[in-house]
Amino acid sequence: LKERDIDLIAQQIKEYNEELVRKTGHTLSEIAAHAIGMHYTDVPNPGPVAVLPMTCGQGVIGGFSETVAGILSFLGMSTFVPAFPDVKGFAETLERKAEIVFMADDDRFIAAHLKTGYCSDNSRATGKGYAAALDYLTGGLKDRSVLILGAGPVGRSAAVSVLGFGGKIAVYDKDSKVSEKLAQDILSQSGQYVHLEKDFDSAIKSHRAIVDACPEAEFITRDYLYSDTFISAPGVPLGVHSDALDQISSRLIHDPLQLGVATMLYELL
Ligand code: 2YJ
Repeated sequence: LKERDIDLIAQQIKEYNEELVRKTGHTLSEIAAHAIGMHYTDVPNPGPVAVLPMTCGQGVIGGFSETVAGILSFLGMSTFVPAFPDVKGFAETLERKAEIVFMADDDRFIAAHLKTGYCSDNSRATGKGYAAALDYLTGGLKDRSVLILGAGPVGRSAAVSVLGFGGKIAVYDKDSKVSEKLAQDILSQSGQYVHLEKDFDSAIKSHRAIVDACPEAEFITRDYLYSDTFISAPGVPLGVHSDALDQISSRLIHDPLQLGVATMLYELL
């Protein structure tokens, strides 16, 4: 990792943090703390945090560990990337007395607390983080109907969180079986009713608060958006069409990594 890269990452995170404050009135730390139902000033400061590169599957992604480490440093953590990946890097993680280790392969991105044994999953944390961001962005989700687009792990977690903020849930997924399963699970776990949307057009037109947890690009076009539509979009690539960005940008939250990583960290503290 070159100093120039660290500078660039840190600088982008600072700007992103300022963007979050402009839009939601809250910092990245405050949103992550809100996601786990804490006040950020109550969050304890742990020992060193390691971000361990993993070579399995598609292999190490250039800059991935360094970017995650950059986000964690911005959040005030003392952070390091071991010199080697995999088992050798894990040995270094333990030798340097890391308290928390972040690591990802092609299927899972987790953070583990090495003392408590607690494990945080990126999809779950991302859903929570974006629900918290939407709560701040809209001025409060209480009694609002929130449309969840995509009933995968991120959408699912966002749905549970939105209910926790007092909102109501409507869900749309291309695969209606997946959204039905989500509705059944939430009903049996919390007794809360989830509205199943069968038609994308009418679903999006009847909502002003949306979580886009789909991995699909540019399907939310200008004509679906109102001057009071708010979108929290963990989905990569972004579902909002590029033509609609100027119209929605001040009411849109979207990033590739920051909110999810911040919420993962806060879940473990
Ligand atoms: O250590 C590395 O550089 C790589 N093994 C990182 C791999 C990062 N993995 C991903 O980006 C996967 N798409 C993670 C899926 C997590 C689901 N939320």
